Amino acid sequence: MDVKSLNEKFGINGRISIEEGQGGLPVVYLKGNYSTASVCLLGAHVMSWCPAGGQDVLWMSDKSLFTVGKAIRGGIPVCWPWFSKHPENESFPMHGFARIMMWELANVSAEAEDTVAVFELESSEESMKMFPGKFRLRLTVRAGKELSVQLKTVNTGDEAFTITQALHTYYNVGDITKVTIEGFDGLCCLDKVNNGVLKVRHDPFIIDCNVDEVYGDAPGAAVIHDAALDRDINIGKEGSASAVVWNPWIEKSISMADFPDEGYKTMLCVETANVAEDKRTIQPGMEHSMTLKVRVR
Ligand code: TA6
Repeated sequence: MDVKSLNEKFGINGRISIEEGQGGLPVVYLKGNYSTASVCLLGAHVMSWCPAGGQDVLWMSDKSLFTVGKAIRGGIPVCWPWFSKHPENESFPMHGFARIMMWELANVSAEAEDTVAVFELESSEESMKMFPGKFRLRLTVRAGKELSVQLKTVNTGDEAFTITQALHTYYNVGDITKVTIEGFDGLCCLDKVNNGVLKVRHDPFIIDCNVDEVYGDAPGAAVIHDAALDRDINIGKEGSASAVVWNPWIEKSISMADFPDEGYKTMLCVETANVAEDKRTIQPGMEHSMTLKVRVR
């Protein structure tokens, strides 16, 4: 559906509009009294969430591609139905295919506090080449006093399937060297920078090098204390008992063409996940939802 038709069907004056964004991709803009948000139909990719009078909570690369089949860099990539490399076939896309496919805008609503958009992706001939399961994904974005992003997986087939997934959220920080992360003290993680060795994280959790840590048992909330912007980003969740923390630091930033060389200074990924031992098996006709809830204080 083209942008004009999308606006005719889903536009709500002053609250919801659809515009052509970079790469000619449709972007849904959500406006409300408490915040604004934008979501690209490529990957149902939340690109921004900005509390009224504040700074964007999500980081976006100004070198990102906007091309079907390629991931947008920044915001909230939807990593599904596998996280990281495909376990058997490394030729399949990193972090699955949901983030590099075009989703449908299925529904919108403008409530008193929240402005809501619902996006859907169904299994297809293309997806079945990489993942045998029949599915319907539904991403519900609620922009209000908080940002809520719910990723629901429905098994529409007659065979159970197992997924790993993540809302791979890039948070915008004022100065990474003045950030501390709360919520991981005493938790065990796989340290992917050091050949996946197991280690225990201890506070204070600061970022002063390339960090890529998978926490297979991290059911709790997290907080990013951003001293430079004088704000705390509270990261709540439901349906997720694992997490990933990533900052590429200097060398990896330089090595990524879609990532500014100094981008590591103002971003931090704290990812809401079902990864490692927290993988989820969904029976035929059943569903699983994972929800991210972000507030700024
Ligand atoms: O979540 C951390 C991670 O798995 C890192 O290893 C790094 O690969 C990052 O995701 C970004 O992956 P991408 O495919 O988006 O470049």
